[in-house]
Amino acid sequence: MKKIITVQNLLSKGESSTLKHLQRRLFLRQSLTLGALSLLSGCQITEQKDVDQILHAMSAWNDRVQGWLFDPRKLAPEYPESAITHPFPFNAFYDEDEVPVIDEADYRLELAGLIQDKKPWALPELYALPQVSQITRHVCVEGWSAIGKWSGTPFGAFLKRVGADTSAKFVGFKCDDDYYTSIDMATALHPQTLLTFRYADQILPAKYGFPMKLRVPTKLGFKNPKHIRAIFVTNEYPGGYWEDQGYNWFSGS
Ligand SMILES: Nc1nc2c(c(=O)[nH]1)N[C@H]1C(S)=C(S)[C@@H](COP(=O)(O)O)O[C@H]1N2
Ligand SMILES: [Mo]
Repeated sequence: MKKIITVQNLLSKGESSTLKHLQRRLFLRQSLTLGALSLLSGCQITEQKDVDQILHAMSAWNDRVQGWLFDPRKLAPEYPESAITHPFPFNAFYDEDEVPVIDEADYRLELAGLIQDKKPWALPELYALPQVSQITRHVCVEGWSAIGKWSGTPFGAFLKRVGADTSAKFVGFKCDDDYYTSIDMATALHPQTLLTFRYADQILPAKYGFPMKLRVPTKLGFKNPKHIRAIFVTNEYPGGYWEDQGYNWFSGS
Protein backbone atom coordinates (compact mmCIF):
# COMPACT_ATOMS: atom_id res chain seq x y z
CA MET A 1 0.00 0.00 0.00
CA LYS A 2 1.82 3.09 -1.25
CA LYS A 3 -0.69 5.84 -0.53
CA ILE A 4 -0.21 7.39 2.88
CA ILE A 5 -3.12 9.18 4.47
CA THR A 6 -2.19 11.09 7.58
CA VAL A 7 -4.70 12.45 10.01
CA GLN A 8 -3.59 15.89 8.87
CA ASN A 9 -4.56 15.01 5.28
CA LEU A 10 -7.94 13.78 6.43
CA LEU A 11 -8.47 16.92 8.46
CA SER A 12 -7.94 19.03 5.39
CA LYS A 13 -10.69 17.04 3.65
CA GLY A 14 -13.29 18.63 5.87
CA GLU A 15 -13.63 15.88 8.46
CA SER A 16 -12.09 18.11 11.04
CA SER A 17 -14.11 17.96 14.23
CA THR A 18 -14.90 14.24 14.20
CA LEU A 19 -11.39 13.26 13.27
CA LYS A 20 -9.76 15.60 15.73
CA HIS A 21 -11.91 14.04 18.41
CA LEU A 22 -11.12 10.51 17.26
CA GLN A 23 -7.42 11.23 17.00
CA ARG A 24 -7.41 12.33 20.62
CA ARG A 25 -9.42 9.33 21.73
CA LEU A 26 -7.13 6.93 19.91
CA PHE A 27 -4.04 8.43 21.53
CA LEU A 28 -2.52 8.99 18.11
CA ARG A 29 -0.31 11.89 18.97
CA GLN A 30 1.86 11.38 15.95
CA SER A 31 0.58 10.91 12.43
CA LEU A 32 -1.69 8.04 11.53
CA THR A 33 -0.75 6.22 8.36
CA LEU A 34 -2.99 3.89 6.39
CA GLY A 35 -0.52 1.09 7.08
CA ALA A 36 -0.76 1.69 10.81
CA LEU A 37 -4.53 1.78 10.66
CA SER A 38 -4.60 -1.52 8.73
CA LEU A 39 -2.39 -3.09 11.37
CA LEU A 40 -4.49 -1.77 14.22
CA SER A 41 -7.76 -2.89 12.68
CA GLY A 42 -6.59 -5.98 10.80
CA CYS A 43 -8.52 -4.66 7.74
CA GLN A 44 -7.46 -3.83 4.22
CA ILE A 45 -8.20 -0.19 3.71
CA THR A 46 -8.74 1.18 0.24
CA GLU A 47 -11.14 4.07 0.60
CA GLN A 48 -11.85 7.10 2.71
CA LYS A 49 -15.09 5.53 3.98
CA ASP A 50 -13.16 2.50 5.27
CA VAL A 51 -10.93 4.86 7.22
CA ASP A 52 -13.92 6.62 8.76
CA GLN A 53 -15.71 3.37 9.59
CA ILE A 54 -12.68 1.84 11.27
CA LEU A 55 -11.89 4.99 13.24
CA HIS A 56 -15.44 5.06 14.54
CA ALA A 57 -15.40 1.39 15.56
CA MET A 58 -12.04 1.81 17.23
CA SER A 59 -13.20 4.91 18.97
CA ALA A 60 -16.11 3.16 20.68
CA TRP A 61 -13.71 0.60 22.12
CA ASN A 62 -11.13 3.24 22.97
CA ASP A 63 -13.65 5.25 24.97
CA ARG A 64 -13.73 2.35 27.42
CA VAL A 65 -9.98 1.87 27.28
CA GLN A 66 -9.33 5.50 28.17
CA GLY A 67 -11.16 5.05 31.43
CA TRP A 68 -9.03 2.03 32.31
CA LEU A 69 -5.67 3.51 31.40
CA PHE A 70 -6.16 7.13 32.37
CA ASP A 71 -7.07 8.12 35.86
CA PRO A 72 -7.26 11.63 37.30
CA ARG A 73 -4.66 10.63 39.87
CA LYS A 74 -2.56 9.13 37.09
CA LEU A 75 -2.85 5.70 38.67
CA ALA A 76 -4.28 2.71 36.81
CA PRO A 77 -7.30 1.21 38.59
CA GLU A 78 -6.67 -1.82 40.83
CA TYR A 79 -9.27 -4.55 41.31
CA PRO A 80 -10.38 -7.17 43.87
CA GLU A 81 -9.48 -10.87 43.40
CA SER A 82 -13.11 -11.49 42.37
CA ALA A 83 -12.60 -9.37 39.22
CA ILE A 84 -9.79 -11.55 37.84
CA THR A 85 -10.39 -12.93 34.32
CA HIS A 86 -10.34 -16.75 33.97
CA PRO A 87 -8.62 -17.98 31.96
CA PHE A 88 -6.28 -15.08 31.34
CA PRO A 89 -5.65 -14.77 27.56
CA PHE A 90 -2.32 -15.57 25.94
CA ASN A 91 -1.05 -13.24 23.23
CA ALA A 92 2.17 -12.88 21.24
CA PHE A 93 3.23 -12.37 17.63
CA TYR A 94 3.26 -16.21 17.31
CA ASP A 95 1.13 -19.16 18.51
CA GLU A 96 1.16 -20.58 22.00
CA ASP A 97 3.07 -23.74 20.94
CA GLU A 98 6.02 -21.52 19.93
CA VAL A 99 6.45 -19.90 23.35
CA PRO A 100 10.18 -19.82 24.22
CA VAL A 101 11.45 -22.44 26.66
CA ILE A 102 13.89 -20.75 29.02
CA ASP A 103 16.19 -22.69 31.34
CA GLU A 104 15.88 -21.40 34.87
CA ALA A 105 19.44 -22.31 35.93
CA ASP A 106 21.16 -20.71 32.91
CA TYR A 107 19.04 -17.59 32.82
CA ARG A 108 20.74 -14.24 33.50
CA LEU A 109 19.11 -10.83 33.17
CA GLU A 110 21.57 -8.57 31.31
CA LEU A 111 21.87 -4.85 31.98
CA ALA A 112 23.33 -2.39 29.48
CA GLY A 113 23.59 1.27 28.54
CA LEU A 114 23.48 4.07 31.12
CA ILE A 115 23.59 1.75 34.15
CA GLN A 116 26.48 1.75 36.66
CA ASP A 117 26.26 -1.82 37.92
CA LYS A 118 25.89 -4.07 34.87
CA LYS A 119 26.32 -7.30 36.81
CA PRO A 120 23.94 -9.91 35.30
CA TRP A 121 21.18 -11.16 37.63
CA ALA A 122 20.34 -14.82 38.20
CA LEU A 123 16.72 -15.71 39.01
CA PRO A 124 17.19 -16.49 42.74
CA GLU A 125 18.74 -13.02 43.18
CA LEU A 126 15.78 -11.39 41.46
CA TYR A 127 13.30 -13.43 43.52
CA ALA A 128 15.05 -12.17 46.69
CA LEU A 129 14.20 -8.53 45.87
CA PRO A 130 11.26 -6.95 47.76
CA GLN A 131 8.00 -8.15 46.16
CA VAL A 132 4.55 -6.58 45.89
CA SER A 133 1.33 -7.80 44.22
CA GLN A 134 -1.05 -5.95 41.98
CA ILE A 135 -4.39 -6.76 40.35
CA THR A 136 -4.71 -4.63 37.24
CA ARG A 137 -6.21 -4.63 33.78
CA HIS A 138 -4.12 -5.55 30.75
CA VAL A 139 -5.48 -3.81 27.65
CA CYS A 140 -4.48 -5.18 24.23
CA VAL A 141 -4.71 -2.93 21.19
CA GLU A 142 -6.32 -5.81 19.29
CA GLY A 143 -9.54 -5.15 21.16
CA TRP A 144 -9.59 -7.25 24.31
CA SER A 145 -8.74 -6.63 27.93
CA ALA A 146 -8.38 -8.86 30.97
CA ILE A 147 -7.71 -8.48 34.69
CA GLY A 148 -4.89 -10.44 36.29
CA LYS A 149 -2.69 -10.61 39.36
CA TRP A 150 1.04 -10.12 38.97
CA SER A 151 3.74 -9.98 41.65
CA GLY A 152 7.21 -8.61 41.45
CA THR A 153 9.52 -5.82 42.40
CA PRO A 154 8.84 -2.10 41.78
CA PHE A 155 10.82 -1.36 38.63
CA GLY A 156 11.88 2.17 39.69
CA ALA A 157 13.51 0.81 42.85
CA PHE A 158 15.32 -1.83 40.78
CA LEU A 159 16.63 0.82 38.35
CA LYS A 160 17.90 2.93 41.24
CA ARG A 161 19.53 -0.06 42.88
CA VAL A 162 21.59 -0.87 39.77
CA GLY A 163 22.58 2.77 39.37
CA ALA A 164 20.56 3.55 36.25
CA ASP A 165 20.77 7.14 34.99
CA THR A 166 17.17 8.08 35.77
CA SER A 167 17.59 11.38 33.94
CA ALA A 168 17.94 9.41 30.67
CA LYS A 169 14.98 9.35 28.30
CA PHE A 170 14.28 5.69 27.60
CA VAL A 171 14.37 2.20 29.05
CA GLY A 172 14.56 -0.52 26.41
CA PHE A 173 13.82 -4.25 26.65
CA LYS A 174 15.14 -7.16 24.58
CA CYS A 175 13.20 -10.40 24.87
CA ASP A 176 14.07 -14.03 24.36
CA ASP A 177 11.60 -14.36 21.47
CA ASP A 178 13.19 -11.41 19.60
CA TYR A 179 10.40 -9.10 20.72
CA TYR A 180 11.57 -5.68 21.87
CA THR A 181 9.98 -2.51 23.18
CA SER A 182 10.82 0.63 25.13
CA ILE A 183 9.19 3.04 27.57
CA ASP A 184 9.81 6.60 28.75
CA MET A 185 11.73 7.03 32.02
CA ALA A 186 8.72 8.59 33.82
CA THR A 187 6.73 5.41 33.16
CA ALA A 188 9.67 3.22 34.20
CA LEU A 189 9.70 5.05 37.56
CA HIS A 190 5.88 5.04 37.94
CA PRO A 191 4.90 3.37 41.26
CA GLN A 192 2.68 0.80 39.51
CA THR A 193 5.32 -0.32 37.01
CA LEU A 194 6.55 -3.71 38.23
CA LEU A 195 9.14 -6.23 37.09
CA THR A 196 6.97 -9.29 37.70
CA PHE A 197 7.99 -12.91 38.34
CA ARG A 198 4.62 -14.38 39.33
CA TYR A 199 1.16 -14.66 37.84
CA ALA A 200 -1.74 -15.63 40.16
CA ASP A 201 0.77 -16.31 42.98
CA GLN A 202 2.64 -18.92 40.88
CA ILE A 203 6.01 -18.59 39.13
CA LEU A 204 5.16 -16.90 35.81
CA PRO A 205 4.10 -19.66 33.37
CA ALA A 206 5.99 -19.80 30.05
CA LYS A 207 3.03 -18.44 28.06
CA TYR A 208 2.73 -15.37 30.29
CA GLY A 209 6.41 -14.54 29.93
CA PHE A 210 8.68 -16.72 32.09
CA PRO A 211 10.92 -15.67 33.72
CA MET A 212 9.58 -12.11 33.84
CA LYS A 213 7.10 -9.67 32.39
CA LEU A 214 7.22 -5.94 32.89
CA ARG A 215 3.75 -4.93 34.03
CA VAL A 216 2.90 -1.38 32.99
CA PRO A 217 -0.79 -0.98 33.84
CA THR A 218 -0.81 2.62 32.54
CA LYS A 219 0.04 1.45 29.03
CA LEU A 220 -1.31 -0.87 26.33
CA GLY A 221 -0.39 -4.57 26.41
CA PHE A 222 2.31 -4.41 23.74
CA LYS A 223 4.32 -2.08 26.04
CA ASN A 224 4.49 -4.97 28.57
CA PRO A 225 7.46 -7.12 27.45
CA LYS A 226 7.51 -10.82 28.40
CA HIS A 227 10.59 -13.13 28.53
CA ILE A 228 12.88 -10.15 29.19
CA ARG A 229 16.53 -11.00 28.51
CA ALA A 230 18.14 -7.54 28.65
CA ILE A 231 17.26 -4.11 29.99
CA PHE A 232 19.08 -0.99 28.78
CA VAL A 233 18.91 2.71 29.57
CA THR A 234 19.50 5.15 26.73
CA ASN A 235 18.86 8.60 25.31
CA GLU A 236 18.50 7.20 21.79
CA TYR A 237 14.97 6.24 20.79
CA PRO A 238 14.90 2.42 20.84
CA GLY A 239 11.50 1.83 19.16
CA GLY A 240 9.83 -1.55 19.45
CA TYR A 241 8.49 -4.55 17.53
CA TRP A 242 5.01 -3.06 16.98
CA GLU A 243 6.09 0.56 17.36
CA ASP A 244 8.40 0.20 14.34
CA GLN A 245 5.41 -1.01 12.30
CA GLY A 246 3.36 2.08 13.07
CA TYR A 247 1.80 1.59 16.48
CA ASN A 248 1.87 4.72 18.61
CA TRP A 249 5.02 4.58 20.77
CA PHE A 250 3.56 6.24 23.88
CA SER A 251 0.33 4.21 23.99
CA GLY A 252 -0.73 5.10 27.51
CA SER A 253 -0.79 7.80 30.12
N1 LIG B 1 8.28 -11.06 24.49
C1 LIG B 1 7.04 -10.68 24.11
N2 LIG B 1 6.36 -9.84 24.90
C2 LIG B 1 5.11 -9.45 24.54
C3 LIG B 1 4.52 -9.86 23.31
C4 LIG B 1 5.27 -10.76 22.49
O1 LIG B 1 4.85 -11.18 21.41
N3 LIG B 1 6.53 -11.14 22.93
N4 LIG B 1 3.23 -9.45 22.98
C5 LIG B 1 2.69 -8.29 23.68
C6 LIG B 1 1.25 -8.15 23.56
S1 LIG B 1 0.65 -7.45 22.11
C7 LIG B 1 0.38 -8.48 24.57
S2 LIG B 1 -1.28 -8.18 24.47
C8 LIG B 1 0.88 -9.13 25.81
C9 LIG B 1 0.16 -10.46 26.08
O2 LIG B 1 0.52 -10.97 27.33
P1 LIG B 1 -0.17 -12.29 27.90
O3 LIG B 1 0.22 -13.44 26.99
O4 LIG B 1 0.35 -12.45 29.28
O5 LIG B 1 -1.66 -12.06 27.85
O6 LIG B 1 2.29 -9.36 25.78
C10 LIG B 1 3.03 -8.34 25.18
N5 LIG B 1 4.43 -8.63 25.38
MO1 LIG C 1 -1.43 -6.82 22.62
